[in-house]
Amino acid sequence: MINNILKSFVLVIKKPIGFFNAKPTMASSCVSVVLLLFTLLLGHGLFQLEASKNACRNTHTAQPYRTSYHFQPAMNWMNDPNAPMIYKGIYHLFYQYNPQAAVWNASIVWAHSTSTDLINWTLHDPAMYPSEASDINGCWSGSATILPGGEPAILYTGISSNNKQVQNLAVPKNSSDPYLTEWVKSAENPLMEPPENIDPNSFRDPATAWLGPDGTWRVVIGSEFHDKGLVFLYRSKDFVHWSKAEQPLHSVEGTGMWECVDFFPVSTDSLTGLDTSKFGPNIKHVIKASLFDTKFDCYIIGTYDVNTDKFIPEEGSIDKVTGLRYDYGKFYASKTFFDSANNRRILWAWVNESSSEADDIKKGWSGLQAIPRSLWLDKSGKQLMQWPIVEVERLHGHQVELPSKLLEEGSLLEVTGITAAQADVEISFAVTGFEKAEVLDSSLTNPQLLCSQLGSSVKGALGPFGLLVLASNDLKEYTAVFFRIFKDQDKYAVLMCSDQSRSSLDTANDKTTYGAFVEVDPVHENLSLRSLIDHSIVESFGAGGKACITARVYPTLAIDEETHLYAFNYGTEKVKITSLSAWSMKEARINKIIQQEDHHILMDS
Ligand code: DQQ
Repeated sequence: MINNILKSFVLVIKKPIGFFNAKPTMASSCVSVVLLLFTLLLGHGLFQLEASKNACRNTHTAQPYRTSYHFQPAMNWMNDPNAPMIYKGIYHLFYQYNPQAAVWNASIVWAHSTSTDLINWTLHDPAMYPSEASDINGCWSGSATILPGGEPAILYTGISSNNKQVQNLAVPKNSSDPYLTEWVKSAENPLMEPPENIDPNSFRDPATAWLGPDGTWRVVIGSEFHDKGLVFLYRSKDFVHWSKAEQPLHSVEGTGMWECVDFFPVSTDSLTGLDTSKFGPNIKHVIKASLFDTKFDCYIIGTYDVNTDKFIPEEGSIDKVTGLRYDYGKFYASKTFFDSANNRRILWAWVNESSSEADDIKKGWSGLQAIPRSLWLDKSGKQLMQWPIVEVERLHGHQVELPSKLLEEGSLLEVTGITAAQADVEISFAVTGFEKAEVLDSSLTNPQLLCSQLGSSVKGALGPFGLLVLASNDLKEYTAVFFRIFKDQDKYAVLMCSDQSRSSLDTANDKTTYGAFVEVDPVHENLSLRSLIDHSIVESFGAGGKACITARVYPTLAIDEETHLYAFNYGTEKVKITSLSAWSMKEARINKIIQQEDHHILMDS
């Protein structure tokens, strides 16, 4: 297959200019120091960033918000994850990157890092940058498909010389190189142009393609028509020549542009992930759309018939307010891939800043990737579950465990003995006193609004109880991640909130409170909460991954060793902590590379 496709390639992607030499925007930052060192050593064919990054953490006052185990470039702007895949045992992450500044720029490039464990990452030169008429104004998002011979192919959106969004193909120049450092763009590009009547600025982000039993490839591309969000379906016999199906695979009125669409199968009877080209019994399919208007990653579960190419959605709808979301905080432009080495489906997403653009320019960088999550269908079949990949536990350092403990009304319990600014914490609560639960106001069913109105300080009966993370000693600053339980007709509604309103004394940041209902029965199950805390990001997982909320915060007092962690209960009813484990997290090696004279890249994990 790959040979046939390769026949049509003549354009070799050239080395980019200025990727590492881009002018730092904040001369005094430790990031700038790192880059200077990097540039100097690069001239000698050998560079090793580890020492300088450690120095960066120690002299954190200039950069208190850089993370220690989340994926981020050394500097500048990053947004969507692109084409995540595993190839010859190496994980690849490409990402939208602006080599020039800490702000987005349309002529964005595909930066590239690889890993053996999805935690420690080695930086490579960008894989693609604008170079041809079909992408001269930008190499935008796209996905990888593993072809039948095992080689990958990338479909991505190019912004063409006439400023249209078109779909292009690239394949590795040398598929025996597990690091896939060089990519060749197809001479046939563009392979797909905006359909008639579609705004040429609203046709982008091809997903991973799938191969039907009829030997035909299918792929979906996000679009919009008069505020109706939709996914176009295209078919191809050879991965090069594509034709649009008459009907979109799915569309929903009033949802606006669908970016970074994803389409994949999930198993109804096991937690293992499935290859994107898997069909048959005990399989449902998921369509995910990143809603441009709200910046929500919404999904719908349904059944897909590969013979008729019909997707029939089940309960609910992709929707700006009520749609199911991967994450109810900051988590956008996500993409999944099938990790064939471990039979799991892994989810990546961009987590942007909550600071102002001016602050991003000052600090010299913007954007993180969430910790990769395993994703599977809940046993109810009605929603997806997510959990940080198990490899993140390799970063666990010192652990503290608290014995079971009753939290009386108004109590605050400090968890000491770990690095609270860089931690993983799991807590579980048993709740009683359900007869005291407040009744859910039927006019107030938007969980985010409910969380913002009540925050963490309004006392309820069952809750708020949970964690205060990235908290200062005097509690002038904290981010509260917690539950409240309400009586809702003949059952109980569990609300999970992440309240950033007190996260920083700096008033310039976006401190929106986030919320979600968690589909769990608190009468018969303990309520668990896990938070991954990493200086300026808090990723929280309620009830084993039924509801996830990611927040960005910028404390001014709760920095590094001045940071505290508490469990709390401000409800009138007692709750019992049934288990609490917390770990200091070690620093991951992210985007540091060791390069030898022969320019052979060594993995430094
Ligand atoms: N980001 C890319 C687009 C995509 C958007 C451009 C989503 O391809 O639609 O950087 O964040």
